[in-house]
Amino acid sequence: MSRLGGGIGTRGPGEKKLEMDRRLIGKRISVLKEELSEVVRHRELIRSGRKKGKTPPVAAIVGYTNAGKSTLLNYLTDAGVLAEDELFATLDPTTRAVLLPCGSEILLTDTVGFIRKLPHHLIEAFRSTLEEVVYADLIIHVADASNPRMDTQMAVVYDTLNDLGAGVKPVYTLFNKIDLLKEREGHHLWDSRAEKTYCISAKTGEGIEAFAEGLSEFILLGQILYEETIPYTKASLISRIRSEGQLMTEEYREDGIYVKALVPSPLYGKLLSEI
Ligand SMILES: Nc1nc2c(ncn2[C@@H]2O[C@H](COP(=O)(O)OP(=O)(O)OP(=O)(O)O)[C@@H](O)[C@H]2O)c(=O)[nH]1
Ligand SMILES: [Mg+2]
Repeated sequence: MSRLGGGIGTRGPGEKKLEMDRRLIGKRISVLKEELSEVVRHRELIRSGRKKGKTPPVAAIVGYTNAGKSTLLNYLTDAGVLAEDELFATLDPTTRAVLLPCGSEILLTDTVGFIRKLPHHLIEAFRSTLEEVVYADLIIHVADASNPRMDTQMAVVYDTLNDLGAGVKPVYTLFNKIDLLKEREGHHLWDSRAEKTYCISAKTGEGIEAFAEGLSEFILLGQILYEETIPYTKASLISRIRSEGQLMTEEYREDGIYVKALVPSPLYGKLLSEI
């Protein structure tokens, strides 16, 4: 791998492979850093849109790597997100709007796959990518039902969600790749930590319709997590939250009343526009 060099200023017989590799890796890192900052910018855009009450609820698609998250998003939206049989095909979360059977829209965000032992130097980069789940109203947990280690993988996903501080969010679990299971094999599949459980195939589309109905229900019945400090002048909103939603936390602070509640989407929209 050594290249010929000559003349003044070149390094002896040539550049060693190691040095070339170093340069290439350095370049790759700076490209990835740029992509990451693009992701952060995009996310801030969505968040500021939400503050103004302009964007629909957001569901983050999470799951162990290779579970079929990107395939699912593709199926639902033809988003053209990479669906590849390799680890970390998705480093860049992609958000798409999906029109549900009820006529409402939901934003679906693809995320990078979770794995058991994240290499130390990657943790920071992954963390900022995964922060998307912290801002989601609903977590869609895709599990690979054809994988013999599915239970362990699901536990890793829940541990990661807890680490990210997203452990309290409502979860819909999708047991994916049921096209690979023998008949009846899927019947025992159940996730007690999830609000709802569906068996699907992101490849054939089996079960997707029922899942889409479930999403509609989520929007209509309302389970949107609302977390905000409400100024004392708008304190009357608290009683509305209490009567129409589920008030989980209520703290009287200097700058207002901090609340954490699950609310139906019409009320959610009203809260966004008023606060
Ligand atoms: N048979 C079958 N294969 C599937 C299904 N869903 C996804 N796959 C395959 O599983 C592999 C991984 O799918 P992806 O959608 O890339 O998985 P991912 O969860 O996005 O993976 P990462 O982004 O790497 O975390 C691909 O080869 C898909 O074609 C399914 O329902 N049935
Ligand atoms: Mg993916």
